[in-house]
Amino acid sequence: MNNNLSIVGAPMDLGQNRRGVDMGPSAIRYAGVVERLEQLQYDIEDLGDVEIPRPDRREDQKEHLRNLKEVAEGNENLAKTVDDVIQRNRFPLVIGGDHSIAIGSLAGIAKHYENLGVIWYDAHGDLNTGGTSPSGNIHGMPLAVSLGIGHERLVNIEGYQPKIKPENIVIIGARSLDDGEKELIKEKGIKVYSMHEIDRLGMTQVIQESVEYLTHKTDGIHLSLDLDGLDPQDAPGVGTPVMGGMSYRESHLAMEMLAEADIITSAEFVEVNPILDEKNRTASVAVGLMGSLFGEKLK
Ligand code: 6HN
Ligand code: MN
Ligand code: MN
Ligand code: MN
Repeated sequence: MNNNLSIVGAPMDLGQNRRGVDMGPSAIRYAGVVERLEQLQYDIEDLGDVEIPRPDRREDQKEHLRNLKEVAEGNENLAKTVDDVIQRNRFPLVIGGDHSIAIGSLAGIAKHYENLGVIWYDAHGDLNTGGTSPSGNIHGMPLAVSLGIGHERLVNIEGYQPKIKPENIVIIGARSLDDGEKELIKEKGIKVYSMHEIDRLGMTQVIQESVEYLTHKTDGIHLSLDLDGLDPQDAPGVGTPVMGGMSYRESHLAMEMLAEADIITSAEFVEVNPILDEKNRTASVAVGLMGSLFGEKLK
């Protein structure tokens, strides 16, 4: 693992319509992310928050792509920052913010790899487009956008597309997929471990298989961890909770196994919403998972 970590905050809440997730980066910092990772002997720099534009008027009514312009601009800023972090040979750790920020993270990261792998730890597939989305919320679209599927303003960020290939993706924890997302998964042959497979195989085998599936064909792997992948009992502070998720312990096991495999080259932790949380618990869970991902158990 790269010993030099750069934390980048992305206080984005325009990819969905519940207020408060823009305070996620503050909540995660308050939960002690820097101190936690410094204990593990990393050289940490906290770059603060990238600029997210404020819309003149929030598009609260249903739209196909709510706040498109501002989400695109914020993600352009994030992409540039992340790109710069990698150019300086540092590991980008992005903290959100709603999941639409994966558009910018991946835009800044993927240009440094021929075959970037992605582990998408989430209750959702985030594979909608303006056409298939039931909500119009862009946080339900970043994985599709990164595949080059979606609004041209989003898919072309940083001037290239697609960012990733369908065969380099593993989705873990899915339990709420929209019809259009299911079709895309089938059409593109995307590997998905739903809660059904996690229950049947156990997290150990799911991670072992995911690592095997990705390592031989990728030259870097990005972890995109949506806190709603966890069960809402363990991570209540999220905007789109779905019952029946991965437990706190399964999630720690997953992070520890990824640390052992030493394959993750960039990461983001998203959807922490302190307004919906109980005493900053979800931010603390996020920081704990980062501890495991960065090798707490190994050191
Ligand atoms: N997330 N599939 C739903 C939608 O509106 O497209 C929910 C998306 C949730 C997105 O949690 O990052
Ligand atoms: Mn706000
Ligand atoms: Mn998500
Ligand atoms: Mn989700």
